[in-house]
Formats: sequence, C-alpha cells, structure tokens
Amino acid sequence: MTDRNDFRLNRRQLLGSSVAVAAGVGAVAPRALLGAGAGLAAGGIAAPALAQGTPGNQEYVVHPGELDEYYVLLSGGHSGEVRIMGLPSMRELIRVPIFNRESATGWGLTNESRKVLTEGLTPETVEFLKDKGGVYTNGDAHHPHPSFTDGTYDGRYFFINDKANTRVARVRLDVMKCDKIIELPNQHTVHGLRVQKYPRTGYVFANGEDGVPLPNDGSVLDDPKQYFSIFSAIDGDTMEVAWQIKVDGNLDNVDADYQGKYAFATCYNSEGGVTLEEMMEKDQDWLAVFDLKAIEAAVKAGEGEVRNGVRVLDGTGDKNRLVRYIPVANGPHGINTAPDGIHIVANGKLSPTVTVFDVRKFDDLFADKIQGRDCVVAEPELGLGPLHTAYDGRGNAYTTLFIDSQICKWNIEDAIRAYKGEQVDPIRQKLDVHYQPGHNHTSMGQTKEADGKWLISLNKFSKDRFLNVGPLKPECDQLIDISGDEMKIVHDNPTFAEPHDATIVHASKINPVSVWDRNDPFFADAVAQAKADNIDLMVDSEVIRDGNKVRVYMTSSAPIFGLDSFTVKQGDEVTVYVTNIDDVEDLTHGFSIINYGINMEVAPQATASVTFKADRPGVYWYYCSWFCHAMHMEMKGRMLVEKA
Ligand code: K7E
Ligand code: CUA
Repeated sequence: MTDRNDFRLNRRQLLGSSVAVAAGVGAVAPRALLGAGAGLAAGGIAAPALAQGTPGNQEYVVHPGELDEYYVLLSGGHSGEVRIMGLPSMRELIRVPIFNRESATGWGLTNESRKVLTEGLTPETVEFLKDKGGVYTNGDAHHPHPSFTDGTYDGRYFFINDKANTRVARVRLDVMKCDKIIELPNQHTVHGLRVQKYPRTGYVFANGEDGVPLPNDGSVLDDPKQYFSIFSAIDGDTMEVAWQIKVDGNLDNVDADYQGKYAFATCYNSEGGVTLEEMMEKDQDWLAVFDLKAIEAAVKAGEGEVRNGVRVLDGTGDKNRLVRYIPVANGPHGINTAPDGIHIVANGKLSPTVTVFDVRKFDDLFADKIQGRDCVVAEPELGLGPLHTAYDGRGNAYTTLFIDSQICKWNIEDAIRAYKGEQVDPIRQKLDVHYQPGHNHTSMGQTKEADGKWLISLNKFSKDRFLNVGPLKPECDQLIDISGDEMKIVHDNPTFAEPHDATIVHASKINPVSVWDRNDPFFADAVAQAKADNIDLMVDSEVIRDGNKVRVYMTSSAPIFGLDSFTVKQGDEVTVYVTNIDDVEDLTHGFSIINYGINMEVAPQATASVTFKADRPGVYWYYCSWFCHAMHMEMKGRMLVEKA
C-alpha cells in the first residue's frame, strides 16, 4: 500500500470515530449522514430559545452616527454579488455587483462593466454567449479573500470565485468595483479560492472541483481515467493564469501558509468516481499539498503541456514531486491556516474530526524523509459535520458543526497533547447557532493579526428566527462575542442567498476614496474615445455622428444634464457618455432612458457609458435616477428617435 493510501498510519482517534461513523452506516453512510443534516434542517429541531442580544463582554451596539470597527466582505453565493457589511453592527453598507446584473448601478449594462464581464472569457464562451446577450447573468460567488502583504491585508483588492461559470474576479478596494474577471480555461467550476499570504499576493489559488475529460469535446462520458480536476494559480497583479496542475480527486477548499512555500487543498472523491456511489467507496480522502517552488521550477523548465494558452503540469499519482496527497477521513471540506503560522486544520465534514497538520513538516514530506500522516499533529473529535474553522489568535479554534448546529471552541495545543496520548480534553465550549452553520469567521482571524474579538457564524437556515416571509426564508448570520472565555451570541442578522463565506477586515486596512480620479482606468476607454472626438468630457455636451453610430456626450451637474435633448435616427447605434462633473462627496447621478431598459450610476467625477440600438421611434425622456438635489425630479431631458 502506498503512503497516500495508507490511512492506518497514526490514525488513532479516527479509528474510534470517523471510521466508526462511516462504517456504522455502511454502504449508505454518507448519504444517510447528509440526509440527517438535511432532515434536521427541514424537519425543524427544537433548539433552546436563546435570548436575542444576550449581553457579551464588549459593546456591540453601534449607535446612530457611529462607525463600525470592521468591514465584513460577505459573499452573495448564487446572487453573484458581494455585500460589504459593518461589524459589529452587521449593517449592510453597500453591495458590489460582480457576476450578476444589477439594476441600480447598470452592472452588466454599461460599457465599462461589460468590458470587465467579457474581456476575460475564453473564445468558446464568447461564441456560446453570442446570441445570449454576450454576458453570463448568473454567478455563484463563494470565497471573498483580500490581498495580503507580509501575512496581513494590504487594502488593494479582494478576489472571489464563481463556482457556477468557472471564473475568478478581482475587486478594487479603493472604489469597491470589480475591475477584472477571468474565466479559467481547462477547468470545470472553481470552488475553493484563497490567496498567497507571504511575501504578498501574488498568487490567487483556485480549486477546480469537478473533473471533466481533457479536452472536453463531447466524446467521453463514462471513462473516469480521462477526467481531471485542475488546480490553478492566478497572478493577482495581471489576472492571468500563471499555471495549472492536474490532480487526483476533486478539490474542495484551499488555503496557503505564512511562509510562501505551500498551498493545500482538501480533496474528496479520491476514488475518481463519477457517481455518488463511486465517490463514496473508500473511507478516506486527502489533503493535497502543493510545493510552490517545485511547481515554479517545473513551469520554468517547460514541463507538462500548454493547453489553451496555459501551462498545465501533471500533479497526479504517488510521490509526485509537485503535489503530495495526505490521507484524511472521507470528504473533508474547509481548510484553514491558523494565525500561529504553523498549524492548518482540515475539517472532516463526513467525519466528526478535524485533522491538524504542522506545515513545518511538509519540507520533509517532499524530501521523502517522512510519510504524509507524519505531518498530522492532532485529530480531535468535535461533533457532527465540521465544515470550517476560525481562530482567535490566543491558541483557540472555532469549528462549525453543520449537523449539530453548533460552534465548537477547542484549544489547539490541548488537541496536540491529546493526540500524543495525554488525558486532556481540547474542547472548551459548544454553542448552539441557528441553524446549520457553514463558514464562520473571526475578526482578522485569517491573518497573523487575529484579534480574537468577534466571530460570525454564517448559518444556512433561519427557520423560526425571523418574521415569516413565505416559503423562501433568509439565511441567518449570527454575531458572537469571543473576547471572553465564553462565546456569547449577541446579534442575529438575516441575509439573502447565500453568504457562503466572509472576511472580517479591520477598518484601518481599507481606505476607499470618495470621488473618482479622472485618470482612473475604469473608464479609460470612454476618455480615449472622447479625446479622439475632440471632446472635453468635463466641459462639452455634444452629439457626434459617425455613419449610423452616434456618440452622445453630456455632463451631469446637479440638477442638470449638459443636454436637455438630443436627436438620433431609428436604427442608429447610440452610445451615451455621461460625466459627473460634480466634485462633491456622495453626489451620485444616474442616467435612465424610459422604455429603453437603461439605467446606470455615475458617481462623482466618473464617466459612465452605455450603448444601445435606437430601434423604437418617438420621444423618450431620460432622467437622473440617483437622488442628487432638491430638483432631482427635474433633472431630465428628451431623446428623439426619428422614424426611419
Ligand atoms: Cu459553502 Cu466555502 Cu463554497 Cu463551505 S463552501 S459551507
Ligand atoms: Cu442628478 Cu438626481
């Protein structure tokens, strides 16, 4: 038996727990286990009623006019967006449209946003979307993670994956706008996403979850040997794929170390199956560890093959130089690096355990001095359905238990002692949450500056916690005070589909601007076109005809547009460029044309543009849609479309 298949090494508690769970339910184990969770959720458990607003140890009420201490970057799941919240108030501050189309800002409609949404698509997808409006209108945004320098947030960007359409997006934290989206070639879905923490980001790691035949040309269905999952590293500065690597199994979540040497991903379906039965055959899966320096050397040496413009290396098989597979219990989910820079925790999901690794041992693993399981230093049994773990910087870990609907607080050092055989219980407290938590997050807990003040639990179900809003219920985020010895829930917060993941960033790390810089690359195309047309966007309002292409330039300054009317001909391709010349904080204008399906935001000192076919003749009022002035209602004009 090869190392990566020998799950008997050092497995101690696992024998008594996870395997027992797996074995106990036999062939239908995973299904039954998953079913139990769903059953609990659907059936409704009688959870102890917890008084809302139980006093914690710190003030969590943010009074009117006061500011929050943290930003929370909260993914919007299959709504495709990200919400920025304040913490501890849990007030929603703004929404950042990314993979979705958004009515208020015109995301997906304006030329500036369509450029972001289209320029990184593969040629095949561009062709596929040709008759479908040119852009995907859905996305599944899971993992928002800010860029790092030296182990903490540097305020430049955050990155997020789209599980639905295999994309990775970058959002600028200075203007809170998405400026790049790329589709990952050769890959089928991207699930886990995390970034390099040291020396800086650097790489954005993106896990290919589902395997597909390579090439995926419609000739293969049932030959699992031709299926591959792909692990991608994207250069966060250029948003180009730096390299890809074929792996065994399906990659779930990913994280990176604080040394800049390794990335690691939880990996299920080590069986390489394509049906549930096949995927659940064995009682073990893996943690896949990627040696970044070895991979870079292999890329440099021209190993592997180039597919769709990306170098793809081979990380499959035993004793691979680039990737090692360490056995863990079947179906691990989250993987989380502790702020101590040493320990990483793989969360069991189908096993009641989490597996703690010491990253310092990975050097010896790749040098073949030790075996995979020798990197394991603890494996505490926490409860049913561990999904994700967060940290307080004081040596404690907080693991969500999906099936038990709890957060389990446990101590890492005590878990290590117990693994060595000492009689010590690492579990400090179990707290009921409402209900079925997925991710949880501590303030600054994914950096070296974890401050141990707050934890949020992102619960998949709210059931009875809020006023009934019909069959579709909100989810429930709970704020938990972890500053004392005991965890205390202090606030419940409903959220709409579906906050998978979040990052809590101290407000001092993010410094957004209040007005746009006129030289901003976001609307550079509009500026260049105006220059070619001899237009000064800050001054001129003019109509330029160029065959049947018409470019309408207008300024906006509360409460007037630079043009109170303009005329085009039926059938013209019209582009309207609106420039907000108000240099005033919080003075956003909008531009909407009635019955033409057009609306967009034009924030202070920005230019926004939209292109449409003027195929309906008549008079159409355009108006300012963002309230800007006492005479905001009067901020309007007419477009005449002359009948052809
Ligand atoms: Cu929902 Cu991070 Cu996509 Cu776990 S993942 S719950
Ligand atoms: Cu300008 Cu409302």
